[in-house]
Amino acid sequence: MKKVKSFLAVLMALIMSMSFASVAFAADATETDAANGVASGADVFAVGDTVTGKINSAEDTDYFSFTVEKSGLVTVTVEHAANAEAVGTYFTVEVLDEAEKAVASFAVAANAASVSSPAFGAAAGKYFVKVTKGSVCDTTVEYKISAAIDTDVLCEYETNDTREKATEIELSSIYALKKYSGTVPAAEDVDYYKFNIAKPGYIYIFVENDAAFGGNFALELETYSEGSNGLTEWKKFGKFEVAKADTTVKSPCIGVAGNSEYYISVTGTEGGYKLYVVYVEDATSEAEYNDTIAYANVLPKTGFLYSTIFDKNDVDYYAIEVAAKTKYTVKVAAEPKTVTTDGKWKVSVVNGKGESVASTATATKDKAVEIELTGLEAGKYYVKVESGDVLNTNFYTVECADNGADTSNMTFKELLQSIKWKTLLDNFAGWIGQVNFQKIVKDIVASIVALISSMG
Ligand SMILES: [Ca+2]
Ligand SMILES: [Ca+2]
Ligand SMILES: [Ca+2]
Ligand SMILES: [Ca+2]
Repeated sequence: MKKVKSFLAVLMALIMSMSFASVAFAADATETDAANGVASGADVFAVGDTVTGKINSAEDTDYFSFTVEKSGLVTVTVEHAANAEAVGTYFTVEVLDEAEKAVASFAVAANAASVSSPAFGAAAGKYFVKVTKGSVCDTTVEYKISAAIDTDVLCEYETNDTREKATEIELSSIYALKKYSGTVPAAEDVDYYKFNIAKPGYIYIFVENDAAFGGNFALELETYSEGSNGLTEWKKFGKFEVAKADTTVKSPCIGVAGNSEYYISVTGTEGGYKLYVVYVEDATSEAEYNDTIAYANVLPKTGFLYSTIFDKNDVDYYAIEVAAKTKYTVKVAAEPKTVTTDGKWKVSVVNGKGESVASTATATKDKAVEIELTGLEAGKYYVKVESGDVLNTNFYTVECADNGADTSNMTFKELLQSIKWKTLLDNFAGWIGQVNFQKIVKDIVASIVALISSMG
């Protein structure tokens, strides 16, 4: 019995010393410089621990690796003894995923004691930290690397460089913002996001530039759109940019179709950002993509649509159904609540071949456009709105009102038939007693005689 007990005690002591040793090793590791010049020889460290290294020559490259157990937002930090007098950077740091694709990158200034990467989304798996010299090579300066993870935030997940691998995002309401963190490393990166729209409405896209690692970003909008030509195609329909100096950029409003999928791609220079999409359900918005006749939105018979010219390349087509011998008025106006600066909206009405069927006009901030449609054969026509020489990305409204019988191409018989005799006679009866009835009858008879003799 005593023997067993003492054996267990020894075993316990051994286990204790081993676990202490492994903790001490992980928490205070030092690189194995001879082997860690390639990813396969990377020195391993755990999230929450640190590893120490040194750039031993201008050609030295040091690889380290850590494992993310559960996806989250990762920050890699490099610390060193800051040299207040020094200028330039001591270290260039890249974080790579298992396929050795860069997911974040940053440089460590010589006079900064601690520099962190922009936070980047990391799916579970292995990651590498690659350190090379900065603009200055000081072989005496040690650096210490650590990684931290926050598993309770929304972020992109690499690789999301194609539409097929887009990071799916939840829509925000103005009361609950769902902000997704993304990064663009120095190496080429495209970040695709996708979201579903169940019911028609409009969205705004917001981008917050990282306060420490702001970049220049370009965003492009894309959707899988169904046209009247029987084709369902990928369509790009808008672009906007975020400059390094910007803190938050809000896109112009975008009308979106129900039961559809939209995509945003982000490219740019090295930096971090947060992206969110605010959605509002609304049945009176245009629905992009509507840039060609085949993808025209249908204009409602009454009321109007709210729309925007998103950028100078945006074109908005609206289909209208013209009935035989009926007049219409197409109206396009800057929405006075949102349009307070200059802007021009070029408006035309075209047939199915894109040929103009009425005079083209330009609406401005202060002057709406009204185009009368008369003498058209029955069929489908299209109102086309595009930017004039001054782009304004605020709202315009577009409508097409039925203005009753079109008499421009009618025969005399058709003209007589089109008159609403009952209304005319009722009004006429009301006038009797107030006016010189005999004179009116005489004038009417004279007019009819003149009209008939003019017809030969
Ligand atoms: Ca990215
Ligand atoms: Ca990406
Ligand atoms: Ca538009
Ligand atoms: Ca459009």
